Amino acid sequence: MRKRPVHVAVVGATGAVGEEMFKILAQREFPVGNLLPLASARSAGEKITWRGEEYEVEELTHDSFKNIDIALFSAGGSVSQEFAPSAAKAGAVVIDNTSAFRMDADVPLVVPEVNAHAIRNRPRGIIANPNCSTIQMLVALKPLHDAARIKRIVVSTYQAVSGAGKRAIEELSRQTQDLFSFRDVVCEKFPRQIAFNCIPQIDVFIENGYTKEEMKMVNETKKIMGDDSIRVTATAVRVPVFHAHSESVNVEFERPLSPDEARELLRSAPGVSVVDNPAAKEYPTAIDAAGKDDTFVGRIRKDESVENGLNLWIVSDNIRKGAALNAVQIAEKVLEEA
Ligand code: NAP
Ligand code: 3JM
Repeated sequence: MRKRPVHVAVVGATGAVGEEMFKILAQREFPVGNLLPLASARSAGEKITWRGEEYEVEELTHDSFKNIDIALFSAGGSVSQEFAPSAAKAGAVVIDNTSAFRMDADVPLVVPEVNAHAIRNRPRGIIANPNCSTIQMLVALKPLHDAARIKRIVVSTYQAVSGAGKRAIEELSRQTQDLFSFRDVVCEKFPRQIAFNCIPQIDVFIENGYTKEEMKMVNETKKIMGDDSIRVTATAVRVPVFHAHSESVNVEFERPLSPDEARELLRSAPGVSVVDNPAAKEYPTAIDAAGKDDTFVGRIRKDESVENGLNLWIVSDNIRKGAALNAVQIAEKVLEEA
């Protein structure tokens, strides 16, 4: 595949993730041959400009994938369920950003910094991209797990509205303006007012009282780390931030790991930047991480309530490393092996 340009389809081309996908393909000089933007009938015919050339958005159909080498899907789980098998059947390697196939045993779930090796075994021609909150947490925790073995993770997330798509970004803007103009607030994308609020619900509730988003972090972590013994509990919260998710992560290890040792390991970890000098008010925030590729880690300190515990604050751009960048990095690994 590496010998010639790669023909790439982007499903969900007009969405928040799809648009970032185009930026990252250009920034990383991915060897794109033909580029095919796909979306629903609603935006078919729209034009997008990529690297100075105009491309027309086409309506996604089962026949969209002739001569496509790589199909990047980010148009929702039901779209992937219906159309990803057609793309794979036509010979494309599917890299799917939705939760549709993540937990299927015959679909690898990949964060390149953590388990790039898993990419090779893809009997269905589909590789799944994990949930944004899982990706950034594991980029930071993998080197610590290798050094001291994680027993248990307690995570609370502070997730940006961009994770819920373009209309969600608009909803935070509109509600903020409405409140300052003494107009009533209208909630469409979010279950409650998001402006000046925090909502402890992302995705839907399931029988155990957790949300699906929370259980994605629990289940995906075990699969990606290849270790079912890691215990994980999560609370996922939407906050009125446009870009980048923040996470408060409490980790308990088998063996002792000091904050200094953790900082040292993280300083040389791929995809990680340590920003941790509280005396100088240096710690990562969502504003700093927005538009960047790295996962930023700070506030590294001992959990004094258990034997081998650490607390960390982990921040990353959810649309870049959490979605489009991770998918393009997977595509790069696919090309490397070809
Ligand atoms: P978005 O801004 O709402 O965009 C949705 C995209 O999907 C648009 O391009 C839309 O096209 C397209 N689409 C919707 N229904 C379609 C259909 N029936 N056929 C073809 N295209 C269709 O959402 P987003 O933030 O980009 O997210 C898209 C999806 O990516 C999410 O639903 C989620 O599954 C996944 N995602 C994953 C992560 C992650 O953590 N890995 C993060 C964010 C999102 P139109 O313009 O035609 O409506
Ligand atoms: C992030 O409509 C849908 O199926 C998409 C819901 C969604 C997901 C998902 O479950 O695929 C929105 C935002 C995700 C995700 O990454 O899990």
